[in-house]
Amino acid sequence: MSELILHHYASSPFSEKVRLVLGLKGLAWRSVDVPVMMPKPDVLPLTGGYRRTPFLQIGADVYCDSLLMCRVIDRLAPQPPLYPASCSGAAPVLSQWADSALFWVAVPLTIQLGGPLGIFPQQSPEFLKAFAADRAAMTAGLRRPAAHDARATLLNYLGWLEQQLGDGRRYVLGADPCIADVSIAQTIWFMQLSPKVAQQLLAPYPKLGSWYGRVAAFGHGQPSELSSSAALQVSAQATAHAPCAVDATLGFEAGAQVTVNALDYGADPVAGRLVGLSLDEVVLQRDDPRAGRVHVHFPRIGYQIKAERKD
Ligand SMILES: N[C@@H](CCC(=O)N[C@@H](CS)C(=O)NCC(=O)O)C(=O)O
Repeated sequence: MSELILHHYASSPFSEKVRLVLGLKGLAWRSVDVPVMMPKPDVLPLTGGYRRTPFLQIGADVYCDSLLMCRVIDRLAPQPPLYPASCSGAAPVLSQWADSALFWVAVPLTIQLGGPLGIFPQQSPEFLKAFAADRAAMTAGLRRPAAHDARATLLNYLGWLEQQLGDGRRYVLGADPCIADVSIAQTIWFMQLSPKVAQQLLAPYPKLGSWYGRVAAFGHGQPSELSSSAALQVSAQATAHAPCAVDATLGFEAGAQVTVNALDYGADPVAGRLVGLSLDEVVLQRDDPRAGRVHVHFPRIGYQIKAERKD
């Protein structure tokens, strides 16, 4: 198997989700540190315009979105399974709730209550201002709850989780860990970066706290650093891509020029030639002067495909 190259940054919750998966599987991986905001000059040649973090590179295949990345890692390293048969339907459903509803009430509230300096302690006021502007642009159009509404919702959610763990189970859906554990853990991890938030909002939920300790103990596997320019070279020098095919019953023809973009936020379109389409993923082929011929993969859930206009 070619090396797994994770493009991420330390304070990114969705990156933490994937780092925990790599830890659960005990994998060695290469770690590329990406900028926390635009511009991202060594990211866009690989992704074709997708700016969100993290993404996974294997040779000249680039996998966007943690939903797809986790499935790919699970396919390559099936043990222990992220989607165990014992909770196969519930696990992705709970994971999706955690990646969206739970994340979007807890993370902005944590930044508000803990203060951005709780998350980026070393940063200057200029950095914090630029960061706020970058995130406002990326999430324009998203309706955000006020702090008191977010807090009320979050306390309900944390109560549900505490209740779910009430029978003494080790993981949220039973005796074995699954994708829902790491999706929930990314948000709890982010909240506990701020001691004030941990004290105010997490402390009343002891079962959740013990569960989080078990998930955090997965660790991060064995990362070793790689520069972003070396990652670009890995892509440029790759000689093959992961096999993929277009299922013509799904509405698009193989070879069509299309764009793909996220439906929620950070929706910058990526343009390319359609080389893969299934119920799970959509794959675009793109040529870049620095990254070479790249196959950019997106999950089908949460992304929109559009035929490129020919005018
Ligand atoms: N659905 C995406 C969401 C990723 C996401 O929102 N990532 C945040 C960081 S945790 C992000 O992209 N922030 C802006 C950036 O890094 O430029 C996934 O599962 O990977």
